[in-house]
Amino acid sequence: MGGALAGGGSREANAGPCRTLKLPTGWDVRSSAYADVTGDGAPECVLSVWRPWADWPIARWSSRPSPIVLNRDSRGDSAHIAVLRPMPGGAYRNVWVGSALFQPVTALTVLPDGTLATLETTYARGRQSSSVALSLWRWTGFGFGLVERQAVRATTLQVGGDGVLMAR
Ligand SMILES: [Ca+2]
Repeated sequence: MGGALAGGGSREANAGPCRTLKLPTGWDVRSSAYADVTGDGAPECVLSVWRPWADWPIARWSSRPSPIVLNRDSRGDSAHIAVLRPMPGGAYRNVWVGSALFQPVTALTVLPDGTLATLETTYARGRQSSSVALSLWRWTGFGFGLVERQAVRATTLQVGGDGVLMAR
């Protein structure tokens, strides 16, 4: 099993070219993995990012409160999953960047079959807290669909050499 499938709970994890991406200022990458989550045979960088909160563009024309308005922490940051295709020289192309998560992600990894595993906390607990849940997601073609969510308290996620997910 190559390092390409490893993610882990720190940015020192073996995330291949994802470590040298030239990302926007203000992006706090909490966790990353270099793996094929979209199922097309080519790996992507899957990042857990906390960044300054921004509303959906459409909300500017709406008088109703945005449904994602509360999805941010005390610093004003919201958590997102970003799927980026790395290009030479640290450049990248957005494959998919999700809207502000209701349950923010502190750590992620990708299983050998392409399933995305995330540790989730709450905005009140913050980005450095242990998780309240572990979730598994599958790519649907236009985002990730939740497969399973369990109450799990952990700070790191790893895939063992046998392909088994370990939360600690
Ligand atoms: Ca892919």
